[in-house]
Amino acid sequence: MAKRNSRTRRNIRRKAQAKVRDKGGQGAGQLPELSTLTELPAFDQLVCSSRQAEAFQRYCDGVDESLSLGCVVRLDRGYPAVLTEDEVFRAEFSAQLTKSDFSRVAVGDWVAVRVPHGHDMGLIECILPRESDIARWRGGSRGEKQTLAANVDVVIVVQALEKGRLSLNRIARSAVVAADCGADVAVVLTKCDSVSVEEVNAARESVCAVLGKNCPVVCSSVDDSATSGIEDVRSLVPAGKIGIMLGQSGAGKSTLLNALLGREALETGSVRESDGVGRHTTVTRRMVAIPNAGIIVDEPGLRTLQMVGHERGLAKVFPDIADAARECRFRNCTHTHEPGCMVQERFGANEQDSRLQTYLTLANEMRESAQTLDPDIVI
Ligand SMILES: Nc1nc2c(ncn2[C@@H]2O[C@H](COP(=O)(O)OP(=O)(O)OP(=O)(O)O)[C@@H](O)[C@H]2O)c(=O)[nH]1
Ligand SMILES: [Mg+2]
Ligand SMILES: [Zn+2]
Repeated sequence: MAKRNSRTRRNIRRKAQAKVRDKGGQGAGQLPELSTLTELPAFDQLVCSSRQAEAFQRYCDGVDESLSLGCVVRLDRGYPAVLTEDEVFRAEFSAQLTKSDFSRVAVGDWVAVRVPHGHDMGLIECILPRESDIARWRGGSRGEKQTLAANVDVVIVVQALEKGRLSLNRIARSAVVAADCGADVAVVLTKCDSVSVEEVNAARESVCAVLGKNCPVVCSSVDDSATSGIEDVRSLVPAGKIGIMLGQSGAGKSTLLNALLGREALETGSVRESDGVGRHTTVTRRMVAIPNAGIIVDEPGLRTLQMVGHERGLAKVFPDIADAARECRFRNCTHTHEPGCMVQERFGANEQDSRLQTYLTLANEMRESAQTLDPDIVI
C-alpha cells in the first residue's frame, strides 16, 4: 500500500518539469495564469486527516494509475486549482465523477488526482471524505445546498459597523451555519473607524450578548491613516488551522486579508453610498496563506443565508435555550405563548432579550422550512 504511494509520488515528481503548470486547457482560457497566483499555501501547511489519508490509500489500491494526493486551493469561476506535494495545476473532473459530485467540489477539498502523460491539466478522480463542510442553502427550502469551503476549522463572520447597520440576526445566522458544520465561530466587526468608540463598544456588547462570552469578537479598522484589530484577527487562525471569511459583499473581507498580508494582493471594491452594499468584487474562492498564521479562504460576499436544516447549529450556538426547548410540554412548542413552555419560563422574563429573540426568529424560520423537508424535526 505504502509502496504504491511512494511510487506514485516519484512518478509524478519525474513528470513535473516546472513547479507550476501554466496552460489552462479547454474552457479555462480566461482564467488567471497559475504563475501569477500569489499567497498560495505550501503543501505542508495543509494537513489531511488520517481518515482522509486512509481513504486516499484505499482509492489508490483500487486503481492502476499513478495518483497524487492534492488539495483544492482555488476555484476560479468554478475551475479548481489543485496543489500536490510537487506542483500546482488546474484540474478537470474525470469521467468517473458524476456532475453532482463535481459541482460540489470546494476549496479545501482533498482529492485524488492524476496528471495524464503530456497533459497540463490534472484529472480529479475522487473527492475524499470531508471532515467539515461549510454549506448553505440557496433559494429557500426547495433550493440546493452549496458548499462554500471544505475542511475548515474556523469561520470568521465579517460584518461592517456602518452607522446603524449592525444586524445581530445576520451574525447569529452565520454563526448557526458555521456551528452546524462543526467549525469554531468568531466575529469581526469591520470599519470601526466609521463610527464612534461608544458605538463600537455597544456593538461588541450586543454581539457578545447574543453569541455568548465564548465567541471571540474582534473590532477592526483598516484605513489610510491607521489600522487596528489586525493582530487579533490573525490570532483567530493560528498556524495549522484553516479559516474562512463569511460576510456580505462590501463587508471588508478582502481588505482585512490585505491588511494581514501587508500588501494589496486581493482586489477590493467600493460600496454603494446609499446602503453600503458592495459590488461583489471578489469572484474567486481562494486560500490565502497568512504570514505568521494559518490559511484563510476569501470568498465572494453572500447575499442570503437561509435557515434550512441547521438545527444542530442552532442548538450549538444557543445550548441553554435548546436544552430548555427539549423540556417544553408540547413537541411543536413555538416558545411564544404555550403553557408548559420551559424556554419562556427560563428566559422569557426580559422581553427585550436579544438572545432569546434571535433564537426565536431563527428557530421559527427553520421550523417553517423544516415542515417542507422533514416533519419529524423538533426545535
Ligand atoms: N473606512 C473603512 N473602509 C473599509 C474598511 N474595510 C474595508 N473598507 C472599504 O470597504 C469597501 C469594500 O471592501 P472589500 O474588502 O472589497 O469588501 P469584501 O467583503 O471583500 O467584498 P466582496 O469581495 O464584494 O464580497 C472598500 O472600499 C474598502 O476600502 C475599514 O476598516 N474602514
Ligand atoms: Mg472581497
Ligand atoms: Zn417552549
